[in-house]
Amino acid sequence: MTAQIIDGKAISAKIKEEMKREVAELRGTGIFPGLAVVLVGENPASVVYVRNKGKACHDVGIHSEEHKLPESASEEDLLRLIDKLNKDDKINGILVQLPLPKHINEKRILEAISPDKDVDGFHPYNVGKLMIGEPIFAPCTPYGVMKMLEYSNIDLTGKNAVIVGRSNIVGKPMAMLLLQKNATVTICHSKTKDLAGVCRGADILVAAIGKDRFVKADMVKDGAVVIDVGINRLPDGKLVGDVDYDSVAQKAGYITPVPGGVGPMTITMLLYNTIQSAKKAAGKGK
Ligand code: L34
Repeated sequence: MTAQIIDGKAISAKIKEEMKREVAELRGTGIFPGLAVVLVGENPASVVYVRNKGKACHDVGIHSEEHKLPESASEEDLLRLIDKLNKDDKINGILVQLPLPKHINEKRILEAISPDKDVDGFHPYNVGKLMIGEPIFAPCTPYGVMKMLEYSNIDLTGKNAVIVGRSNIVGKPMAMLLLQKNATVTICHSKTKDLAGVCRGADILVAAIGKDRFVKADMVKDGAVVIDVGINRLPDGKLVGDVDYDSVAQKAGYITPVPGGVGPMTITMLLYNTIQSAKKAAGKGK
């Protein structure tokens, strides 16, 4: 079987067109969604992602601000900025790009963001709400994966979903969202016994490990849906995912490419959350 490609770029473009219309309507009623993205230091990958976020906001008509702090900025500097953004009525969403420099306590920073502006869904309040099935904001990467499955008409009810990776930003929230759609969910990690065997039982396989081309064809069931959350840059500059695309695409039923898969969807759901936040702040949201 040759897998059908789930084109994240195309699905993103479609959702962004819808959002563009909605933002134009909102602006007509005096509601101007606004996002602040905070970048500490100059991690080259982060610089690219933050730039892509600003550009996407611009395309859709969302006000966006980039706040750049030097690598040497202190935790207090960053907390002061967050406090200012929490109080700023023009800002509906605050995103502090991760990873942060080692001398800054990430947990303390994420907890300082007002849960009402936490469009990443990383604040413990939103993490807890997600757990009980009532998220204000679902984390953008797993939320984007759910939208890709939805747009591809993939039914999850009763399916075996296997997630490789247990991070707070992808693996764990991904499990909650899949569970909510009635999948039977397994989370695997580096200590999992017979990882390949568990993966072979997956109808839906989500790779979020952070190791280039880790998932090989012999770990994939014929016809499975394979979602690649990884994004790894090889020494020659080429971007590859956590899935060995060329071999797995021969076996899977559906597959997401890297680039052009989950990455663009992450950004699209960030804009989506920002618009929801603006509507809520204006008393129009859910
Ligand atoms: N706070 N930090 C916070 N929120 C997030 O949601 C993120 N993430 C991850 C890293 N740190 C974060 C992102 O934004 C990963 N991530 C992200 C965003 C965009 C893209 C990839 C990862 C993206 O645009 N990917 C393109 C290729 C970009 C390139 O050329 O390098 C793609 O097509 O996959």
